Amino acid sequence: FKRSHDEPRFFPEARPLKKQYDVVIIGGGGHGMACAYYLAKDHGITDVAVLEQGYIGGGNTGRNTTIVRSNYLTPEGVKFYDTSVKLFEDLADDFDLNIFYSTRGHFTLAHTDSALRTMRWRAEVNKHLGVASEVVDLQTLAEEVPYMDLTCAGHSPVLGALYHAPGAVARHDAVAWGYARGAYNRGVELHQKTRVLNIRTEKDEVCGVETDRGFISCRKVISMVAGSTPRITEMVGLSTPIEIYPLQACVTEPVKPFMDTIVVSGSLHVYVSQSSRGELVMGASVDPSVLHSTRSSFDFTEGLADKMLDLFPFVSRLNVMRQWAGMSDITPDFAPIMGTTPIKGFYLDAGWGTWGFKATPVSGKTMAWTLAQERNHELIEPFRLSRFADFDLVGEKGAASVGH
Ligand code: PYC
Repeated sequence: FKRSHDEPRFFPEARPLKKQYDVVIIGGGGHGMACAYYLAKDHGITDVAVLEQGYIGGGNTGRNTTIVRSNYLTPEGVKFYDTSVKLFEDLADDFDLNIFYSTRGHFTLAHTDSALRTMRWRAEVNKHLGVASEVVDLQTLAEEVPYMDLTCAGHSPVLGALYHAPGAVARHDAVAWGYARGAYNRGVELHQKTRVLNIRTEKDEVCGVETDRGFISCRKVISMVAGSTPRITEMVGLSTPIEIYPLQACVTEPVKPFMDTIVVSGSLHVYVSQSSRGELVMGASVDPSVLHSTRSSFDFTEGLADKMLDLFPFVSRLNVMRQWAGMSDITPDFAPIMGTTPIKGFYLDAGWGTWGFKATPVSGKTMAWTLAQERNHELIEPFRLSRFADFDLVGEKGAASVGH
């Protein structure tokens, strides 16, 4: 096949798979691409193959609701995600690509006194670390989100909210594509439709990866596969406390811009923002049972519509255009699992639950550093796998956008 025009392709054609690389990255989503990019850009490591079983950004990267924020509950979480927000803010310039990064402000609604208490707690931790978050009252909410029914149709009235000014949305595909192009232009190889079948180890040390396109010899492998994590960790006999739950989302037909903030209700299990295309992008909590599947259900749309209509009655006239699901790899403390593992040369970037997109730049940057230095970057040391054995958890459940 020959293209009939001469303009450069966004990603030049795939090359044959070599028999050996310094580093193999499993997973061509945002995290994998970001890691490849920073390995090349920050550390000069370019003998890298990114292996993706589907297509670039076709997993959870293309399935999330694109929210970026750093209003976490633990100091470890806040520092980590704040670094990510700062990296996000410069990405379009770094890539020379519009990632539609749009700082909107992010409201997390409180419908109970206990939720309001958690908002105050988060606001204080955030402010202490220089992150803009504050608790706002009903009058401010009425002024800032005038189209929201603060009585919540009388079911669960809003009492106040945590306001996080840096909260943003971005075009998720563009983030993955920008990282991928930047990595590719620096010499990294991207291999789509390449499935990892096994990871070979000798005496608890990585020696290669078996794929459906042949064996690759390598000394360093990093798994950045989100919802497929257990399939990969099993290959090296590594046990993690991760459980997989589907997370569903949907968009309405596009309407004129009216919603210039992000609104989240952890109690109602709903979050919504308006995309640059005018669609309302909405999601709920994870599905109720463990399931390795990306099937989407009517139950989800029905439940979500019920809650959305309490807050925004006028959306009853909008049609849902698309719905889909991703697979969330959830940890017991709602913080990720990152860094070195007991298997020499095997690195893990997992446990992203429902908050992986916002970590894309910082996870790529810190995992690249960790691979290059062969020890955990200080920002990810709290997220090491051994914390579960050491009873040193990073309890982040109170900052997850919706209940689980
Ligand atoms: O953590 O901001 C979040 C989020 C939004 C949707 C799902 N998780």
